[in-house]
Amino acid sequence: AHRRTYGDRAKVHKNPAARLLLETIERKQSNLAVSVDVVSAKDFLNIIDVVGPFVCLVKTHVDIIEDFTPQLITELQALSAKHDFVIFEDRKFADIGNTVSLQYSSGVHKIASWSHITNAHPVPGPSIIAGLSSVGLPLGRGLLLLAEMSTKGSLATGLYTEAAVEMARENQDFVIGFIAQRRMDGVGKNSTSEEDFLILTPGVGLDVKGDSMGQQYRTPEQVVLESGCDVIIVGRGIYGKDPSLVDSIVSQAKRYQVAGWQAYLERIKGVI
Ligand code: UP6
Repeated sequence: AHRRTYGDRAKVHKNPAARLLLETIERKQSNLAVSVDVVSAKDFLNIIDVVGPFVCLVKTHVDIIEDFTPQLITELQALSAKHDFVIFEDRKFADIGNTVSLQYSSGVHKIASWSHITNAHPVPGPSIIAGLSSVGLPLGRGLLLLAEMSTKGSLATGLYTEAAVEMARENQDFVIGFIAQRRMDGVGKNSTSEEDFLILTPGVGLDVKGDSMGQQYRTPEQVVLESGCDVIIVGRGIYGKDPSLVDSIVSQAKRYQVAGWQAYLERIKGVI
């Protein structure tokens, strides 16, 4: 799938959340997702309103927001409509099917009711997909499996990654792709040419190689052109340490949007 355009892939994808993301990428000419990892509702909404025009997707960690209220979700949805972006709660579910179905549908956050896409660690095996799918599939949601991680020393490699991909292949109505560092075509034994998994990739930065806690960054060119990933996820590279510096957030968002799109155009041209 890595030489096909986002628009062509959108036309044939069977999952509504995957279609929405592919169509949004094509419409906005942006394969940039911003990860809004701040703890105040005000900063959260301000950053999203500022980066909204430049991104296809906003990735959230709602459990870090200190003054979370259901109203925040209403405002997030209003910004999603205003700026035309998809919502991805980066919940990283990792428990038994029954527990994750409750964590996904209930509690304070009620993730399934507002997040188009969420993700899960494959570590419990296929039952985690069954649990999440029982809630999300009827709502038209999509799931990403964490097949790899960006961190130094990650255990999600080799046979673990392969097993994650095979689990996804068995559940293509709900599993729309992976959090990974590279395209997964051909990984595992049961790869087919019909499958189309979206690859969303965190650990992207243009100015630094990592942080002090094991994060590792690669450039949009390495991620999209050389490794065939579909969406770059950028957090601190865009809003840095000060979420109130609007001009700098705008210029960083534009810079990553252009870099990601340029790398994609090169990729579909078939240079590499
Ligand atoms: N994330 C990673 N690496 C992974 C999976 N998820 O960094 O393998 C998430 C983090 C954070 C974001 O939870 O929200 O992506 C990266 O943020 P950063 O760009 O500020 O490092």
